[in-house]
Amino acid sequence: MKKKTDANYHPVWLRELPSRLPKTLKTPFDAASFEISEYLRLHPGIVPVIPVSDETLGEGYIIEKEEKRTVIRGGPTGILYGTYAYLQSLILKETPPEGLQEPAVPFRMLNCWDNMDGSIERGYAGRSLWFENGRFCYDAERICQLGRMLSSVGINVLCINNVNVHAPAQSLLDDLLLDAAAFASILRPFGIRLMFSIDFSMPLQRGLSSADPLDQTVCDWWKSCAAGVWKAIPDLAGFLVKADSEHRPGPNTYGRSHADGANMLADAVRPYGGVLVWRAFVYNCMQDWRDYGTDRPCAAFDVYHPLDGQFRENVILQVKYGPFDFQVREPVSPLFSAMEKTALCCELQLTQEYTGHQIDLYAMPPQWREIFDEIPEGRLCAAAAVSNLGRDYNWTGHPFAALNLFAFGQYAWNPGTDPEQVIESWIRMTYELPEEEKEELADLLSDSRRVYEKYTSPLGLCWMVNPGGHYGPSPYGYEFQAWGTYNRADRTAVGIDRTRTGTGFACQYAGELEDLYSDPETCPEELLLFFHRLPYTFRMRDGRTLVQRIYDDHFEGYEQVRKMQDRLQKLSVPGPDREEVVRRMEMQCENAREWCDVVNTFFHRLSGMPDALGRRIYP
Ligand code: GCW
Repeated sequence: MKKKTDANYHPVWLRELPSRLPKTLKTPFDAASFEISEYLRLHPGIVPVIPVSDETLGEGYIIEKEEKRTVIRGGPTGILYGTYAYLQSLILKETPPEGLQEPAVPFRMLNCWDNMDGSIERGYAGRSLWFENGRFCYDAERICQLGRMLSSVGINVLCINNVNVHAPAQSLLDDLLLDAAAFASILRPFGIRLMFSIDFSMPLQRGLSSADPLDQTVCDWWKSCAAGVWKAIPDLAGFLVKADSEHRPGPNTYGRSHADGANMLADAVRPYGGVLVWRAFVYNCMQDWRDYGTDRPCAAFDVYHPLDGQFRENVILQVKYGPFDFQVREPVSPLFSAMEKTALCCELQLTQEYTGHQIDLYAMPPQWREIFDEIPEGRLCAAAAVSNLGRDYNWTGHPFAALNLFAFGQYAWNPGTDPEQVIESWIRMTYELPEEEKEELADLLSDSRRVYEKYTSPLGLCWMVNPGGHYGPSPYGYEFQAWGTYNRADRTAVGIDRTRTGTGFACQYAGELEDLYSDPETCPEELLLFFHRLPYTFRMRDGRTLVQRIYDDHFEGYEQVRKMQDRLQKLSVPGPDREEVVRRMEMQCENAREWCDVVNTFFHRLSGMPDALGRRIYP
């Protein structure tokens, strides 16, 4: 284990700011003033910077360059965003953004799947930064640094507990509330508001005989619960709910709809300006694999589309970006286009559950740009990401995984962010490297998702991971299980027909998009096996057979990882980061080799078709 020092806690991409923060900060204006004065102290000769508070600007800011000074004008939190934007422009030696800057969406949320025993569901960067042994347990200085790090990229809501609410996390709403309030006060100067994941059945655990959302005693219970919670934490952002999903309790138990459930809770939190974030991650997780009529990607649309227009104004429906579950390649969920009368949030996953556990290199910006480009402009009111943070010295396990957190903030602020640019900015803010090494690293990161995609499940097929842990290959691992995640590979063909003639999932997209996806000749090739069941002899657009394309991608993917390893070794990334990067790269090589051989062998054994280039496939 690395020795823990204050310097290690320092936000990775703010290396030019001082490592200590005073305990006296109360408001974002205080924080902004401190950051500016310290930066000026450490960098004498820079033109003076004056923060000016302007209530009317809210989260927005304007940076005005005058002859002998720079004025940062901003609202109550905008002042801090403007300050960080200005400091980042100084570090990057770029001109600061011009004119009024405002975030695209008001809620930019980090969802932490932290359990109160200190473990983190799908966490790959160490234990929880704030829970241990069933209670709050944290280093206040580090939480302060966390606030600074999140605020520097515009994140403004931190949901601190797992959406799978395990005891005693329910007590955040009562017995542990004052501790939560103390925790909230550390983050307040950074403009970050807390959110809690709640358990829909909590009234039952507190002595009521029901949790039925249409039962008046249940409504009253939640109202009085919310009153107590907001009394202790007046700026709490709201509650987040996973209901009727993967064995979580929910309104379906009482024959009620998700709108009934969400609205009841929304009414309870509304007097305090709270929002009720309801996750749209529902499907039958007890499916019989023999059942060909049920198709998991259809589920969220089937449940929520009929409810469009029925949710209260302070309900936000949080939709995972794809209809499955954070796979390397999925079409963007059809709910984003179809739910026109509901406030929507797009949920991303920074923690690399299906994308390499923060061992394999996987820079997300290129994927996010694709996703946001598919969502109609102005449709979202929130962006959420499952956190990749933990107690590791570098916060994110793989030092380069911090890029994804940094970039999430930028995308939530502006979904039109250029992926190359955000990668480059992160590198330049984080490491002092020779110019050509910065370019080399940017190149490696930019390509990393494409490479990962090549050596794992082919062409949008998804789910060939080892069940449970989700690292490494197992083509039939989920094939006979209850989770609705099948590839149905046999001797002649692979995939599921999701067009009108099949499960009908493609029909959830409007006209042109349905047509595009439904024809194998026009369907984007990287999604071909998401939408279609095709014979191994199917001709790809470049004339190769489908199976040959699978073989080629896998051999190439592995080869590219080996090249990445050579290239990474030559970089002069400093200190312990270098050891971590090199060590994880070795593991990624092993993983890529395993994926390549297992997937190729799987399809070779089934199809009996040889590799045109005669490479080694295990017979
Ligand atoms: O991908 C699945 C994960 C679960 C997770 C669930 C969800 C928090 O395997 O660990 O539970 O998604 O998003 O609710």
